Amino acid sequence: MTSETPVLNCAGRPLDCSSPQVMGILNITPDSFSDGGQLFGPGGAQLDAVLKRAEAMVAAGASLLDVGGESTRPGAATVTTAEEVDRVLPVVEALVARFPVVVSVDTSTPEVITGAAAAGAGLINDVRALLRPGALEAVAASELPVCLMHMQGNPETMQAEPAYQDVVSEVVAWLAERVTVCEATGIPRSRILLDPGFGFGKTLEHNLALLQNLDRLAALGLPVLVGLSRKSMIGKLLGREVDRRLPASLALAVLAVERGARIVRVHDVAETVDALAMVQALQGAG
Ligand code: 7PM
Repeated sequence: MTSETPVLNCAGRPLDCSSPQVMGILNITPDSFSDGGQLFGPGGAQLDAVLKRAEAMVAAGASLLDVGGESTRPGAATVTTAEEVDRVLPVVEALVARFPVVVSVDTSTPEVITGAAAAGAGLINDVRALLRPGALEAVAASELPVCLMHMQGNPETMQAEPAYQDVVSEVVAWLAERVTVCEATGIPRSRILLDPGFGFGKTLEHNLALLQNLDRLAALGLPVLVGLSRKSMIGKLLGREVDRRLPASLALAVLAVERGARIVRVHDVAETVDALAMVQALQGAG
């Protein structure tokens, strides 16, 4: 399914969604489940470590880097707005200055959205789909593209008892409604990406149905972004810990792109770039 706007303008940096793009995850939270902790020392954020990881991701072919300072992990400590601003904005500024890629900011906080835009960020990635008061207006004023992600419930409670009549139809309809709200607030469709939110208020069966039918989300005509890397659905299917989920993550990335995903958000950029090159090679073959 082709998206209406194949090239997004991310603060002057073009993002071509006509072929699959890889977004590298740069966690700067002290408690994120798979690689946090390593980036934080006793003195706080270790900018050098973040920049080294970013450099490797860019060299491996990432066209976006996603920076997040508020963990969405269930039960994670709540971060104050001031803490999130202090954590995220210096990293955004440093990344924008050093690397010619789109710097994405994983945030739901209006002050962070506005600050990130001023610091040169090219995309807002909001797991709450701009539901926080002031977030819609902050994105509208920023003129940045935004990724709207579906979540049932909130990070504290979402995995308690996820329930749907028809998960695929409900997620697609919910995101379509958020697009309508965005358009009414001055965010045109040409600036919107959509994400079904794997693992966010979904059972294993819900996640599998969403992936199998991802083409129905792509049919809305907007670029689809997916986050499947190292997620617990792999743990549930294979019984593997997070550091043993790479082969399955690569398979899921390929399956998602085959079903219309245009951006894959991953921890392992080099491996994912290679896997997606195989999809691209086949798409050009008779
Ligand atoms: C704990 C639980 C730590 C969950 C990290 C996570 C997505 C995202 C995340 C996604 C978009 C993770 C998640 N997931 N943004 N942010 N889509 N757009 O596994 O699936 O990385 S955080």
